[in-house]
Amino acid sequence: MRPTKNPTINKWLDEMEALMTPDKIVWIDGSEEQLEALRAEACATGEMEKLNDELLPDCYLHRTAENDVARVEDRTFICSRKEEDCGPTNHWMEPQAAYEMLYDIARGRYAGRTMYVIPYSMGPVGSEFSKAGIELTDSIYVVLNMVIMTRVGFDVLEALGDSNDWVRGLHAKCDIDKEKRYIAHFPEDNTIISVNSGYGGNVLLGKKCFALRIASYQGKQEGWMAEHMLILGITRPGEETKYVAAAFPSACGKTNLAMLIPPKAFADKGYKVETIGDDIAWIRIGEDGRLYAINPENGFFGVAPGTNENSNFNALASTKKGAIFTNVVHNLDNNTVWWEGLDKNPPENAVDWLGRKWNAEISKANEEAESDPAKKKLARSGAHPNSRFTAPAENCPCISEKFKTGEGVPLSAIIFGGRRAKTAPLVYQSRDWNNGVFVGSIMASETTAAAAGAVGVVRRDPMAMLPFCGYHMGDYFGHWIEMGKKLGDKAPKIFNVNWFRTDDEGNFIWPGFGDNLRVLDWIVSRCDGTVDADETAIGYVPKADDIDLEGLDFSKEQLEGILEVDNAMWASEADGIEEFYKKFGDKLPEELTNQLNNLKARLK
Ligand code: GTP
Ligand code: SPV
Ligand code: MN
Repeated sequence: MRPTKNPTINKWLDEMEALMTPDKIVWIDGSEEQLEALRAEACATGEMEKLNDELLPDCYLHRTAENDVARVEDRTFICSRKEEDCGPTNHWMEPQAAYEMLYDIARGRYAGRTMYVIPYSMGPVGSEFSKAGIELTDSIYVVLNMVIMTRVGFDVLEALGDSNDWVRGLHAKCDIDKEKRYIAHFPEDNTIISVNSGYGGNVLLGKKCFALRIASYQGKQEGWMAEHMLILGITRPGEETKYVAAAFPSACGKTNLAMLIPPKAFADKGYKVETIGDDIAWIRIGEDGRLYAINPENGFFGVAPGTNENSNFNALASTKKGAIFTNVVHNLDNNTVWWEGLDKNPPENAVDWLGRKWNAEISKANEEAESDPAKKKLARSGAHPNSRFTAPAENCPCISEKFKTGEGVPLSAIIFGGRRAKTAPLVYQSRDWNNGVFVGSIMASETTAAAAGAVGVVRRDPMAMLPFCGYHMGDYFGHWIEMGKKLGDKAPKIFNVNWFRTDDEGNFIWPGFGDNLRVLDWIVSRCDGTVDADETAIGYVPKADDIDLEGLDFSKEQLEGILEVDNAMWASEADGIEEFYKKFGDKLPEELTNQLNNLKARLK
């Protein structure tokens, strides 16, 4: 018996059951009893390992296949009916051909297995921002992650009623065959099919697949926005809380900024930061004409390496109960986990992310290998650079009340940013909304381990949405311009930040992490109109005296260095932008062409 009478759900399930031929069907109701049984089963089969219940209660370890550790952008498809709706930055497949090919790969692959049916909501059930999905999977790991990352349960079905406004998601592990791995989206059918992977971003279909690729398309149709953004609240002493959203590419600091701990000098004055979201924002225009954002997720799927008590205390605290760790080091001495950058005490007796014996000696060699080639032979990292934790948002010490209610927070500022060793200053403000859309559209960043492929290569990643926009990026830019027209003078101010400027030895100059609040503080002052700025060719840059460096060992000269805008460098940047813009042909909004021309004129 199915727990819903919704005819659109039942029709799809009839088709999927016939296609996948499962031995058994289990509906996930989200009850603790059911989840406990699934955890036990996953431990019995070796899919997961239960960690030390005193140190890490209800926490589990999982290792993916070696070839399956990150998103696969070259195997990710947007199957719009017309190729031109997919656009030049996505891979396209004709939908009918795609369904046939994918169904051929998936056919019968649940035979001898259980089909788990996961009804879930992105956003709190009942919030006007929220949307429902159903994911089918043959992986308990996926079920348990979805339970942390989304709201799972039958109340989702009740809230949906007979509506057809829900996203179909079919996931099958198949053989984890790299050559037959596909992450395919059918925006016009509200459908996602993912085969031959078990890695988070490819298989937790509520996350990037639905909440960004499908939802960005829905947002364009329905007049809202789905963005790759964190959302945080800042409360300055004696003032009301201001909210900002920030888009940085994968592994460029969203989780860290969202949960930052104010530096002592700021904490002493009474500054507070709270987290609404760390990866995805759904944004709508509210009744008062301002932009309001919610976090559609219910947990964090965060980068483990580099997370420690100092860099991100709140993220680490979030992983202390009910978390799942993927591809980190298993410390066999106390049955806990470890990763590079957690602390200076790598375990003596451990297993690395590939399941091989690993220890502190290997870890030491790994650290020294760069300066001492003799160490190369022994050296290997224990955790994969894209190893992750899945943690319930409610564990986070600084989670906002507003996260829980899903009522949406009004945005004062939108921030773009990426990893740029040179070129981009620490922070600058755009001239107005359209100029801000231009700033977002020209974002560039060094690639990271979050996606398969080369690391450290600068690529254009507009609004951090290059891998996540479910339709033509030129139309997406147009949607941003349109939203600005509707917002008028109620539009948030738009900024760009870069925490990653390096010196001649390649070291980061700006201390980053908690100290980024010093930059957010300037941003909020600009929104309030209480601080001046210097006008440059690219926008407004702080006067060095206006960034509060109290308690920080960082000179005004160093600050001036990273606030500098080098016009010669920007002239060559402008050439790169022109080249990039050509991709979009006549879908590029003329507002952006004008913005580029104006920039060039100012640089002359
Ligand atoms: P996704 O989950 O992939 O979307 O990543 P994210 O944008 O949430 O990135 P995250 O906050 O997990 O940070 C990724 C890496 O950047 C980690 O190794 C951090 O230690 C590092 N990082 C974050 N903030 C800063 C910063 O301000 N300065 C420097 N130098 N590194 C940072
Ligand atoms: C990202 O890559 O931007 C992530 C991790 O947040 S994943 O869910 O794999 O996309
Ligand atoms: Mn992300």
